[in-house]
Amino acid sequence: MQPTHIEHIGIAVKNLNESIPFYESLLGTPCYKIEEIKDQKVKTAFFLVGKTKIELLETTDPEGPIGKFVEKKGEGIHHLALAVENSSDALQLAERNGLLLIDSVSRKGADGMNIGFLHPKSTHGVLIEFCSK
Ligand code: CMX
Repeated sequence: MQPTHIEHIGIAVKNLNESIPFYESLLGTPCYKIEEIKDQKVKTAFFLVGKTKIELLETTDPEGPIGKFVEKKGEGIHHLALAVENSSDALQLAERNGLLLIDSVSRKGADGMNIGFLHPKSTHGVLIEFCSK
């Protein structure tokens, strides 16, 4: 289950309205979508850079994953998302290879993707997400 490319890089921010103009200017491209993902307690904003997206994440709840991350570590890179053919299959293969999963099957995530996470404890400290269409 080899990833085809880096689907997106997730960046935790305190405030989307303040961060979007900065990234639009840095990347030279407009934010193409703002979307709230209620079960993840986040609002997201997307930019396309080549084939890879940048996803800004603002928490909607201090107890959500982004709320806790920003409280503990401040703004910054939160996760790396790899594009795979089938994210549930990729999760199962990762588990068979001894990795610790956050999600055992994929679920609906932002930008219409099926997503699932590996735990950073088993991936050298990086939160890894599998994404498939
Ligand atoms: N990258 C690397 N390590 C991380 C991390 C991250 N993004 N977030 C937390 N950790 C580490 C912490 O530093 C901590 O390590 P230590 O025990 O060494 O201190 C450990 O993981 C536990 O962290 P915590 O603050 O106690 O947080 P939780 O255990 O409650 O949750 C995690 C951590 C990763 C399991 C949780 O954030 C999660 O389930 N994430 C997946 C879902 C998610 O991130 N959703 C938001 C994005 C949604 C989207 O992309 O649309």
